[in-house]
Amino acid sequence: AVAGAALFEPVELKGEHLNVAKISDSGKKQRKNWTSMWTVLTLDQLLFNKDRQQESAQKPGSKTDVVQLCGAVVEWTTEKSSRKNVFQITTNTGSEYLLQVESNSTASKWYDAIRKAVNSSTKA
Ligand code: I3S
Repeated sequence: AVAGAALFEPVELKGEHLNVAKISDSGKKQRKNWTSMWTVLTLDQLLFNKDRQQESAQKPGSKTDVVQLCGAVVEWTTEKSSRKNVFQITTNTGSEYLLQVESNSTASKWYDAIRKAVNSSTKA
């Protein structure tokens, strides 16, 4: 890999506001709080930021939440929310995120792309 690649990883899917609720932080339960987040998928990370300007920023102090997808588990859930099109990402460090969007096809597109990223980054 090229030095500094982590800062400039290829973007696989970008430019969409998804509703995100972090319900567990490293195994510690969090109060569910749905927030609309600008979401970017790289080869092996999911980036959340309230502000689309910072979509690729991972500098210290940036408000980007970086979710490492290596070893994560992604599954649809109908139990953790009354909303439709909800899927859950559980990271290998035990953090849990719910992702949701009104459009079925948009939700499926993100679900498929994230699962692909999980599979390829976990095998790598
Ligand atoms: O799993 P919960 O606690 O029923 O999730 C709901 C809460 O997060 C609620 O916030 P308050 O606890 O402040 O009332 C949200 O407004 C709801 O949207 C959450 O339920 P859904 O089914 O939308 O995920």
